[in-house]
Amino acid sequence: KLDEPLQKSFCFPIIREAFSQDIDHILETHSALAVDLGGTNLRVAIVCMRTFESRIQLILSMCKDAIQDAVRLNCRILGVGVSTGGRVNPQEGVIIHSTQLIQEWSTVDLRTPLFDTLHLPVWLDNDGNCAALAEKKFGQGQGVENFVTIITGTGIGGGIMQNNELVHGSTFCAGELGHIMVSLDGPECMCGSRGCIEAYASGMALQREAKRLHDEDLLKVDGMELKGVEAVSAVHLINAARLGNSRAQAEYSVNSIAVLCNLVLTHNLVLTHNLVLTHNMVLTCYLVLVSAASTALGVGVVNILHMMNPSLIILSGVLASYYRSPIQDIISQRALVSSQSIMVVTSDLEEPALLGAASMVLDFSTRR
Ligand code: ADP
Ligand code: BMX
Ligand code: MG
Ligand code: CA
Ligand code: ZN
Repeated sequence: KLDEPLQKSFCFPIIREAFSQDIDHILETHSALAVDLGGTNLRVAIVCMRTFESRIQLILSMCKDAIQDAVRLNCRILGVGVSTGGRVNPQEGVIIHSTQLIQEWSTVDLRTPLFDTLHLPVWLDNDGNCAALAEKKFGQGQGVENFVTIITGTGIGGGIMQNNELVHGSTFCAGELGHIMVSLDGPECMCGSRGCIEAYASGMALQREAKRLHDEDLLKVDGMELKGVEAVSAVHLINAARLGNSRAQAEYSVNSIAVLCNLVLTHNLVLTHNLVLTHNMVLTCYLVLVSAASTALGVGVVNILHMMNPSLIILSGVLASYYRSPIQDIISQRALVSSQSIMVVTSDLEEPALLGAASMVLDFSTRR
């Protein structure tokens, strides 16, 4: 619009998030102002470099800053380890393909620009794979020959450790555990398919549900109030479900909970039929909603057990502690007897993907 001044907020959202305090830094992204004057419309636009190029610039500039810190801390940097979403060829240092979760992040050679700028050796792998490396070196995977890790963030990542080695597969697509499908239809996934466990149980999937309920004014109950400009998140939904859990048993039979939930989920019944939900009923709906996510994830884990037969499943990411026990329950209900003893644990590492990226560098002498 003509009367709207061009503002810094035109920058890519991903960049604005990373640099909420220091946005000027990002304005170095090579861009042009473009003007198109026509008989009807006058258009002004900022045309930026392709997002993958500016993303690489951002990685480079953050790495340069970190190197300065390392000098101050008297650290000698041996190399750069990169953990990223997407299918990665670690030998070539290339991201082969990404889902819509990271746009324009396919056929990207990340090693060359990092090496050329920082003059350090560069290792690269998928984030779930890195999380598995971290568990092996620093976490609950120490001394465990065969384990699988599942990391819940925006999406769901996975890493498979078999005979003490990461499994990459024939086209570097092994361990894409978020895309294990647990239904023939089911919600759409960022990968282009549907019914994937990521589409049910990832942070983004829960956020999608939380936002839908919030927009329909259903999410506004005790313990759920949003502070200031805070966005509705997966954690809000889980907190509501926890609250629902503590009150549910007293008021409803399992059957009536399911019926109630269907009413809300196939929604608009609330609005169109003037159905009045009590506070506890609303909370119970959240509980059922989050249970659907846990069940999908649990069924996915059962599939993993039947395919890989690992001796341990390690969950990490912000939702791990919530999902652990429901997954264990699904295993006992639905896995083959021989798999039922497999333990599901939550990671005690704070940033498994980041630590795994570091471990590729620290173990370099044996890995390259
Ligand atoms: P990424 O997916 O970029 O690797 P994270 O692993 O940090 O990022 O996970 C971010 C996702 O996890 C968000 O999409 C959000 O759904 C959820 N999340 C993480 N931390 C919180 C939090 N403190 N409150 C609410 N949601 C969170
Ligand atoms: C997606 C996929 C995986 C990744 C997972 C977790 C892309 C870009 N990402 O399923 O490779 O491991 O997300 O990613 O294809 P995160 O964003 O939750 O960390
Ligand atoms: Mg991540
Ligand atoms: Ca993986
Ligand atoms: Zn998928």
